Amino acid sequence: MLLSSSLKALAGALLLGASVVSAQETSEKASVAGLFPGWPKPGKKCLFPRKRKEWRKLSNREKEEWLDGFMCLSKLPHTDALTPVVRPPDIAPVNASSSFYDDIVYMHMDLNLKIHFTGQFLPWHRWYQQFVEDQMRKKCGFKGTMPYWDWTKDAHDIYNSPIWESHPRHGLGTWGDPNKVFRVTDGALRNMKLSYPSPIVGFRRNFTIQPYLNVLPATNPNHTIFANETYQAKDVHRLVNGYVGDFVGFQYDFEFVPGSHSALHRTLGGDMGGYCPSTAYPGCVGGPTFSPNDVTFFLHHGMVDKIWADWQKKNKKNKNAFFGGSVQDRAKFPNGAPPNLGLRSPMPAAGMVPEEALIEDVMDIKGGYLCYEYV
Ligand SMILES: [Cu+2]
Repeated sequence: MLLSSSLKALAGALLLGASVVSAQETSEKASVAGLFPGWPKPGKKCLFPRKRKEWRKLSNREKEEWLDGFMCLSKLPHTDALTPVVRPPDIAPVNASSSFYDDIVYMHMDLNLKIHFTGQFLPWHRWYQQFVEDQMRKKCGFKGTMPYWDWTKDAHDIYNSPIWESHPRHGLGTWGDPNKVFRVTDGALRNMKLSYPSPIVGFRRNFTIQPYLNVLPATNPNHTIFANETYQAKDVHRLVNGYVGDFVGFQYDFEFVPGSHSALHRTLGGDMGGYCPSTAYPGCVGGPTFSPNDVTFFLHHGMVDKIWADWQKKNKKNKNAFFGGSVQDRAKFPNGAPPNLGLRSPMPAAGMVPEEALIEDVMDIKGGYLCYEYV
């Protein structure tokens, strides 16, 4: 049984308190000025949305430019603006000789408990993708936008997906070398220096199709499931067409373990799966922290974001549906325990922006501070 009935009942109960406001009200309230320089300001129309394409629809040149953007960020120095706010005791401390890209990874590490299994999950990851694109544009002359990976096309055989290209300039890289802690030694990012959980050259990727054997309790029959059972076309269909007005149910279906979001992370193993390399510091704890080390993170979250945007578009009751708590309590609250978040709640950024964006600023991908569409 994938969804426990008590959690389902709880999700239903939480829905009764769901906050739904009109689009007009939302755009009037959008308020954080100058957050994304050069981006449409509140009140301005998004006339020319950037087109976010599926990875395979990108030209080799476009793939190369996007991968170059990450390489560029990884060569820029660490910024003192990074100010950890959660400071979980089980992550590595900030490494002063790390890179700007490591800072971006560190935000996700530090904020882990605030942005997963809380109401922040979908809006924060939408914001994070835009933030990274903006950094690539501002600091690295990137002219494109974020692509996404439609994993339903490969769900039957992720290992042999054509997206794993070894090409030194436009390749995402293939699978990691088991003799080198599963570091990916081909593709455009084979020499990318990373600092977390400990300094290493090259991110890690390790095909893991039964990732829950040691994660879910052995007493749970789900622990033998094949990860690709939950990110098929049928799953996306259920998500996009179901849960009318039910943000909590929608998020829970997406984020619960072993649902599609986590199952895809775990299938890629290594950094995306949140596994510590054997070379990390003693006591390294994995989990959804340093997963952006593998930039496939942004392709995956592009797909997650697209599915949310498609759901929002599907029914006017979905458009501005939002409800969630701010504190992780996975046993009792599928998307966070009180104090509850609202559309006016800020999204934490660990000091990396002058002013934090609000959840309402990212509710519409063609409004407020966002201006893109999935094609
Ligand atoms: Cu995340």
